[in-house]
Amino acid sequence: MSGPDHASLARRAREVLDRNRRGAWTCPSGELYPHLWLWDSCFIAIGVARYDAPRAADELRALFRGQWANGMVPHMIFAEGVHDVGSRRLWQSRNNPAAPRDVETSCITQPPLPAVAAAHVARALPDDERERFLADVYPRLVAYHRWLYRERDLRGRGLVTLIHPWECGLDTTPPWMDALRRMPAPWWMRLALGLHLARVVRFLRRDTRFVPAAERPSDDDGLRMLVLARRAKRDDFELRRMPADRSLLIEDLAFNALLVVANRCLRRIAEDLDETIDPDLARCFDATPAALDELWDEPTGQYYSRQATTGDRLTTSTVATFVPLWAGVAPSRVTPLVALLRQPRHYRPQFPVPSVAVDAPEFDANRYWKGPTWINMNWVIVRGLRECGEMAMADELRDRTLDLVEQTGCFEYFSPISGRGFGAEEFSWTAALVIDLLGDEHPDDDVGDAPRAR
Ligand code: 2M8
Repeated sequence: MSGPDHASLARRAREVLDRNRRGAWTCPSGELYPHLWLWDSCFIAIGVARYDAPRAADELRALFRGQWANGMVPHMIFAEGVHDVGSRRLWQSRNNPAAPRDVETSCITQPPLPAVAAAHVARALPDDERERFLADVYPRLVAYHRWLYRERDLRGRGLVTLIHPWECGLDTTPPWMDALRRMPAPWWMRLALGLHLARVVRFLRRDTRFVPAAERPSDDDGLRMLVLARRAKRDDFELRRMPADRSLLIEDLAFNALLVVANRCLRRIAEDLDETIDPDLARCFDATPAALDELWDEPTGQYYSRQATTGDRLTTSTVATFVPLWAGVAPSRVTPLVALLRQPRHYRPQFPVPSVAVDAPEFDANRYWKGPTWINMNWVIVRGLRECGEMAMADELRDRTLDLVEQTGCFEYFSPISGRGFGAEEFSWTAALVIDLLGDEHPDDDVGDAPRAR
């Protein structure tokens, strides 16, 4: 790998990002995802920072156009002039006084990567611009992290609760879908599911117009997620108002592990600006790593998300189990996880890393978050392996990831068995993270997302 071929890979990846560019920001895919998505824009900024730091800074500024007055950063900002009535009607953000007036947004969030992306972008900017950029985004980042703890960690436990699978980013991941299936459903939904009428939802869906239904969320999962969002809307998407019996409230593993990394980045940004994180927020930051450890399950040697109300662990293994490696965890956690990553029948098939272990009953090689390999997860795991000193394994995964995209293209996701590409063909975060991995030859570069030397 890392040969001359990769020069052409970098060029193709930049072309994808150029085609998906919409002025100041970049959509995940022109046809399938024409709007702005939170964590997509963060990954995009990280990759673009490698060759055009001012554009990457604009990407994050564009993301913050959607920030609500209460600090929430929404998972989507709708693009002007794109016909997507179904999705906009679901949210109707302007009915909420905290939502911005000049853009329409969703009313939920997504993995909290803005501080991580800001750290990457800042590293790439020239000195004078860096300070201006950080001074711009710092108050917004603080407001977002404050919102996460104030509105989503109601009992002050150190873990943020998510109210919808779309917030976790791994939308149809089995633990969330199993929990969703177990929820009491309204009579009409039970009827629709029983009579297999959920297919009707397909007429409202954008994705199946562009991609075969077999590669996308099933109609039943789609209907359940839609109904859950409509229920949350009755409570204005406010966790403190949501009744436990008709809500799905989960302390999500990947989200909270990424929050640890993001808090670390925000602390570093504050230091660079000579700012102080206020003691209340700093206490929240300090609580999260220990709380994350409560998600560890000793008998299986893995991490899992858990139900916020009952404390029950959602014990289906997914790729999320590896995200805490990046958060920095004890060696007793690292050893079993690294072993798991090495086993062909679990997480090391021909084209790693599958989003669900290949030997799990839920595994489906071609369907969305139920098994395929996603480049953003590989990127996170590469960083995690470096974080815990597994340099050779990190390099190997980085190389395999680059080879996969080199051979197949910048697809949205890939079969871990055949390497075939699925979903959107020109997917922005695949392109951006490939560029970052190609530039990642100096892993000791101090972005601020790794803890200071211990
Ligand atoms: C997918 O999610 C959206 C809903 O937010 C969708 O299915 O339409 C997920 O893969 C999510 O993680 C991603 O941010 C989004 C855009 O790429 O697509």
